[in-house]
Amino acid sequence: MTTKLFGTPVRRVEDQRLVTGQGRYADDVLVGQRVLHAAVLRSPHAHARILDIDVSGVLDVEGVHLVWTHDDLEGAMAEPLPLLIPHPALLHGRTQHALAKDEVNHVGEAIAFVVAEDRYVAEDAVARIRVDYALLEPVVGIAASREARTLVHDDVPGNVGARLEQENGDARAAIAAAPHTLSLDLTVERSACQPLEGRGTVARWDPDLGRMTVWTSTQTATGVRGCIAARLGLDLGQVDVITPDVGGGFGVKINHPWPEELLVPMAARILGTPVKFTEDRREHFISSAHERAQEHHVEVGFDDDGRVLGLDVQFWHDHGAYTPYGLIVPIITSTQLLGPYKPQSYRVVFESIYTNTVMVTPYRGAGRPQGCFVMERTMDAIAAALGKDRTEVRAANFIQPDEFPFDQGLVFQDGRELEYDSGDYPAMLEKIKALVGWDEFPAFREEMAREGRQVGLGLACYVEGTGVGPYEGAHVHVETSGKVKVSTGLTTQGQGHQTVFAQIVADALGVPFDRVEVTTGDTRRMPYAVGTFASRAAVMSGSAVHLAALRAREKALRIAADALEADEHDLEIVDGVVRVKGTESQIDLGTVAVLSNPLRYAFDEASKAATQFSVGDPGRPPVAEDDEPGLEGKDFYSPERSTFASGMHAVVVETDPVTAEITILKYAVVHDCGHLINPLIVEGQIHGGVAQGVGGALYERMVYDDAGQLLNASFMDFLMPYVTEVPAGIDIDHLETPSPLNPLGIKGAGEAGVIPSAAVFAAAIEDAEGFPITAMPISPSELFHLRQSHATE
Ligand code: MCN
Repeated sequence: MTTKLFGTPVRRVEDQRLVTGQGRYADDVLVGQRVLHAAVLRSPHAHARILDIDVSGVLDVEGVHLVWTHDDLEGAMAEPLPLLIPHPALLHGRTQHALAKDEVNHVGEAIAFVVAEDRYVAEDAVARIRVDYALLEPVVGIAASREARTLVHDDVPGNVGARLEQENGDARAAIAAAPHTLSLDLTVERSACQPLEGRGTVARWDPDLGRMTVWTSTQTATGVRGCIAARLGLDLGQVDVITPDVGGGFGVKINHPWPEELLVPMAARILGTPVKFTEDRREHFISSAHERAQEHHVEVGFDDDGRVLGLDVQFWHDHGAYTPYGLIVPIITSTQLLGPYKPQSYRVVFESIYTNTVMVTPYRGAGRPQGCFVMERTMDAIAAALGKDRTEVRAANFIQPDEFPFDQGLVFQDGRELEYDSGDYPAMLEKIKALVGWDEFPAFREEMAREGRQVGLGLACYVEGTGVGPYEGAHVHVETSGKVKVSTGLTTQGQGHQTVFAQIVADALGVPFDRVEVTTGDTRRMPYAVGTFASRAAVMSGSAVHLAALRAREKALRIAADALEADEHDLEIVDGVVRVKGTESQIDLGTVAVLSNPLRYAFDEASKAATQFSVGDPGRPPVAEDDEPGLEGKDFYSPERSTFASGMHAVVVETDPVTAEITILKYAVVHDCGHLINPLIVEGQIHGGVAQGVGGALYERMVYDDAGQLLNASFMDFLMPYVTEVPAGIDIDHLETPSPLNPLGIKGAGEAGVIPSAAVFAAAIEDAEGFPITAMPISPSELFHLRQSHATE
């Protein structure tokens, strides 16, 4: 029997291969073949004009094939890289050149590109390049940028790339008239994701076919393909982009093209030999992308119950040196910080400002962790001001289940009104309270205090717009062997897509799970696609593979009905066999696939093997005149709008009264991503997100000095949590409010674990210590110093 797999914890088919070292990443491609290696000269200065670059002698190094600076690039290759998501408010968008032209704007910016026999030679050659710089004063940090004594880009006044204001009601007037008001200044520091595999690209040019094949560690194969074709003057059809296994993306590989993704194929074409670039960890720190750095000023007016009457949030987003992703991160903060709440009036205004630091692209959560920090700190501050329970104040502000769809009165990046589709926040609050033991906590605190131990409890709530469009497609093909090949164009970085999409297809088509094979991120198989980010794969490709499988199923039933001389409605597909319900009459899907080719429509069971590949008797015409040959289905899914997942996290921490060490005693999550395709995978995503969030809240930050040097650009100095710092057991409970926007009722889950981390830890530490926590991350030494300053107040 084919059982329903949707909603069941099927084990990931990917893992055996990945955990036994059989993963094949960009650096593993073409191993054993002759491949040349690239290395990049990167700026040692945060801000400087390039007066001269001397590459003489580089080509004399034995084994060096090529050295390029900006002057060697022509046409589109010499232009700034694309600004991928423009916005009308981004008046001064700036992107880097593939190789710096005249000026460098952060330490790590690419200046020259060398290709040699191996990486060692390439790096030796890079060391021979001499650059004459005129140093400029670097702009580091939000305060310095706002002061604008120096400009990052000469033609961007005040270092302000954009200013955007949105308002729903008259928040200023509401605050002025409110019975209670308070204000807060809240900071989230700069950080970055650290996928195990850095960026990597390999390219091979086939002069006979006039075809470029590029393997790259990306979150968007089609995006990279489009850029390579456009910049190298090739037709799209001449470029194939294949994503091998990708050892984590977390947002940084959404950016495209990275300079190396253009330079490597260009070099491969000119040299006629495959070329490879593999980023090292220091390069990842200084030349990929960061995020998170924002400073916020909040003013809020509220009534005696804690209901927010007016909320006014101003914030400054440190965009680093360039804006390839436009305003997407601060726009997400500004439009999703309201979370599950409905303030009566609301104004948010942000400035996106330039600094001489690594540029910003979205990092898992993409502006939501900052927004959640702002809103949840505000809720806690209101509760403290009124002396109320923190859950009571939240409950007083929740959007109610009967208010969906709920329009927040804000406009998202795409110009559409932000509308939440479904959710049940009051029910979720009850679940998280039960899961973490909210009501029992005071007794626990007392018990711990008797032992001289200090504990605190925190709660944070969030929503996440997931499954953003515009579209994703899928192709489902039943082989004559009965195997089912599924392709969808978005890429995969470890989320378990092969498993979940196979679950969906197995259900829709009625085939055994292990007969389904899923390919992602290969433009040869699916040239039209968007990519994996914004927790969109489940909603977008999940829906597309479902629709495509249904098309294949319809076709299978049509053909089988004719072959079995039965009515389509009397047929069912079970375990890969189409049968007439309640009879012995049946035909397997592989045979239906054979029949789907009109050439051998007159199918003879006995001679199947012999006739399968011969041009036999054309027999009868196809079942439906307009049917194309082949048992396959293709479809695209394009949503009306994003669907809103939601969640609540609670944590109990212990803070050491002497060392200020912060220990996690309990971590609880209630999550709503609509119908779960695979609870095991969703919980894995939540675990991973929480681990990343623990890092972001307690350990990870980018430390720049005033000269714009990143002081902790290695894993020796950039602290990531070990397994010992991540809660061993996370209590997870689900709520399933299905999305009405897609056929399977799914919402996304991939970023959920990380969104409330800063907020929930700040709340718990504050609860333990009794003084406000307004900046994250927080280390034991910072907590120690905060204690001292509050003790002397
Ligand atoms: N899922 C499910 N049921 C749902 C929703 C999701 O079973 N109702 C499953 C999906 O089928 C998928 C996984 O959960 O296998 C995550 O789904 P989704 O929320 O659609 O997110 P994406 O697949 O689009 O992944 C992107 C998301 C993002 S934005 C970042 S950043 C991130 C993340 O995924 N980067 C990751 N998780 C990551 N996990 C790994 N291992 N590596 C990364 O780089």
